[in-house]
Amino acid sequence: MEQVKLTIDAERLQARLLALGEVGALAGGGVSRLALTEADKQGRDLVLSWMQQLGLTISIDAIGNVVATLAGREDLPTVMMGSHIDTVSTAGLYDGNLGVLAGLEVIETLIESGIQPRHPVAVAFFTNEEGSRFAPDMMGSGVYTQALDLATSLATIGIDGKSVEQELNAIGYKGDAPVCDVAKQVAAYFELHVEQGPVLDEENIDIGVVEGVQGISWSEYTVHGTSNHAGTTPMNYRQDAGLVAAKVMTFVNQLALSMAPQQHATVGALELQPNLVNVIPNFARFTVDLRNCSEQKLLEAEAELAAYLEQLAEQHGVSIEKRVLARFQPVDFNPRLIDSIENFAKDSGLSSKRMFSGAGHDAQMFAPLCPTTMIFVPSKDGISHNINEYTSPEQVANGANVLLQAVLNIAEY
Ligand code: HGY
Ligand code: MN
Ligand code: MN
Ligand code: MN
Repeated sequence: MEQVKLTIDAERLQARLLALGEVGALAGGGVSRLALTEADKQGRDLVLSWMQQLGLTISIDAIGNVVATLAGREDLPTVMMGSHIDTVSTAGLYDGNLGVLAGLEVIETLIESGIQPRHPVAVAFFTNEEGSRFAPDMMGSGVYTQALDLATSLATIGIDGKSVEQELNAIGYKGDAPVCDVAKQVAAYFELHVEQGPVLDEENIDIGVVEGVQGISWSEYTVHGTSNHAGTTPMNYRQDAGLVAAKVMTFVNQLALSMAPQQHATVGALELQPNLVNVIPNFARFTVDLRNCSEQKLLEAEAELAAYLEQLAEQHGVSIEKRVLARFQPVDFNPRLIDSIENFAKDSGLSSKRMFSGAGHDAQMFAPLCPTTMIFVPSKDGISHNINEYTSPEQVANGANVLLQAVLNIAEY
């Protein structure tokens, strides 16, 4: 795989990661830049200024996806790098941000080296990848790849009662770039990301060669029971919405353990009303996040949960409403690109391991449409969606250098 041996400027990349991490910085450490908040706007403005300083052509679409492009020597489909800069509310410096800033660094290195590739090369950040404020996750990349409907996404109401469109206008990022026909206009899509799990760190491996992303099923359940006196109501006379929620929490945990190690299940959000010590809850709202790299198994898990909820409704005399928040099938990445990541890691003397992604990523929206793959670098102790998320500057540089080689390999093809 001989090609010109360029290396990125590791200090510059590290400085940008730290600078972006100042935006939405939390008092006790960590970052919170929930999608379309003022903090997200400030993060966007900062990254956009870096893109503009490089003289890249900027396009902003109707849901606020930002794509910055370095023109190629020829008018060919674009080689794209991307990820997200919105974060969960207990974030670190790297989830999403690394992929965007490493992509910017790759382009800056090409410009500095006087290399104008045959294909245009772009770096993008997509709106609302996390989905914590507005479900589903990967909303921006879903609209960009037309997997999600624009109007429905813009009308989505978030956990704080605001709509995507309202908040997009409020931060001034509702653009008018034409819809991209990804299958025609994108030659390949690469995403560098922290693993967010323990495998690379535990096994002391430099590069994760990602073969695909598991399927995701997010649902919200609302249980209506009857509030009643905690002291006078006999146990068998209760329509206890809180008890139903608690039983589902343990059920999905047991279900995942029974389908281990592939199945994951999480009840991440839970609200009880009236939420008082001496009142039987008449209302419970909670979310269930199910994941599996097998679509068949994910469907099985969803069916088992649905049957159990029916049984609970009957048993406890409650009504249970379900709202689907997100549903993405597992995807496999492009074998040729996967091999190239493995080869470039080896050429750079880096150890690597093939693996599936536990977390959802923008890349899974591109995989059905164009050659797509991801590169992982280790997360210390496997921690992410946590203010202590950490990847060393050297590991960051390793990932960015493999990204540079892999992108150049396609962009010069
Ligand atoms: O939920 C996820 O996997 C991603 O971080 N949005
Ligand atoms: Mn991410
Ligand atoms: Mn995330
Ligand atoms: Mn992601």
